[in-house]
Amino acid sequence: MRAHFKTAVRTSRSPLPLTLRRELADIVGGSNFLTGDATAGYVVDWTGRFHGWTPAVVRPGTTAQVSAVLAACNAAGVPVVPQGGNTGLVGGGIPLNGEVVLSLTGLDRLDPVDTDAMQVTAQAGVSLQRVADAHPGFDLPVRIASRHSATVGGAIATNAGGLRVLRHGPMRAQIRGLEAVLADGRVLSHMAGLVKDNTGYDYPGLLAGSEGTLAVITQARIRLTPRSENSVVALIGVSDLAGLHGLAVRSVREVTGLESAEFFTTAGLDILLAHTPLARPFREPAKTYLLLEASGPHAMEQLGELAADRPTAVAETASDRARLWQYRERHPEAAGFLGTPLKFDVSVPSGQWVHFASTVTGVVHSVDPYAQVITYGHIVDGNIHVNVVPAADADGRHQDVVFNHVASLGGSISAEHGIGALKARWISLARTDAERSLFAGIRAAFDPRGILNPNVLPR
Ligand code: 2HG
Ligand code: ZN
Repeated sequence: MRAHFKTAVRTSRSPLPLTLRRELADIVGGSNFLTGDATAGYVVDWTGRFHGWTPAVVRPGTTAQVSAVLAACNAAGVPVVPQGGNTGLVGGGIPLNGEVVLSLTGLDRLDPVDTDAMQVTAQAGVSLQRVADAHPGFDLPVRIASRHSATVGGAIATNAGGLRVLRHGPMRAQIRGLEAVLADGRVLSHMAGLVKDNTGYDYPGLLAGSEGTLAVITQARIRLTPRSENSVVALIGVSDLAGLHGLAVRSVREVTGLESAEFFTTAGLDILLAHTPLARPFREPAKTYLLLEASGPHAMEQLGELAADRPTAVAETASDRARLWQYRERHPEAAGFLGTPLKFDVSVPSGQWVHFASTVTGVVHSVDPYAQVITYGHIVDGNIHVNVVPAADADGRHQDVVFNHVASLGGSISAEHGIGALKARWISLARTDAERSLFAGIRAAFDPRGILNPNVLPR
């Protein structure tokens, strides 16, 4: 595991075989075949935690080019790391061992919205924000903080979740059609956009969350939702984690148009207040904060009843809503102000949430007493983000204790970001031997030579 981190020392950097190099440059054109310094932005992740290297970045502009690139690499037995907006947090899009990077950002066509079907066809490299902005009457059901850079292909490959899963489900639930290219270059296409279609295996659903190991997604037909009207955001200060969780659970039952229920604590907020222009949301101090967004005619009244006499900031206009959302959406940046964070995206059953959220800092401190720990996340789906800025070596000790704690409570070591390279060593805490051998069989069926994203999800 340590070899994946930025302390890694690489000794041999073999170039591509000359014939493959020429072939790839011919397929995508010289200006889309990058080597040397031009690859710098493709070999390190957003957090700075994962550094790799690559003999070449290829940037196809069509599905036919993706197919030709994969066929050539497969024939030569050269591994490939598909990459979208490079916003992943588990090292899943980084060429950790000198793989060719297949950047999909050149596939950037967005079709007009099909307003009758409430669907849109987008190529893999289109950002989620572009899809959300495609039509004034419709919205993309999935909303994640990195939506301005994160791409359709990457969001499907990692089954992105985010801020509205409680209402609309993750990216997998939005797929109405998919086109993808197998490792040997064959194109799979099922793009009719049918809502009901029971004609065999749901491979688009399987590719969602496959982390680029089964095929390379080139375009998708995506479900849209009518844009919410009269949304209200309430940021409520709550004195402790038990009270916070109780209020969040109540909000699901009592706020009929609930879109989001998110939390953060004073630990992350204080860092944001010190390092960004954000001002304290209200004067009264609170240990924890619940951010709720709801739409519909009763939103204001129901949120008001829920907040009761707790300190609360309420926003009704788009700009005020965006201002309140910043307190939550900027949390992924908070730990980065202190150092290079380790990102955790675990989930636990509802009944264990308060126990986990109250104990995880102590669990991290048991192996690294001076580590800084921030928690925040998507409270009612059980998903907690734990961001750790280690003081001790990031040699796996933090993952060991956090993941074992999660597993002992019946939780998952990845609710959102995937296994990637960061968690590959701990997959047995999440999946049985029988499951992992099924996974290996599926992977071999899709990619018999094992060229696709070899560093993620253990084989
Ligand atoms: C979020 O919910 C993202 O903001 C990122 O999943 C979480 O940076 C993180 O740990
Ligand atoms: Zn998240």
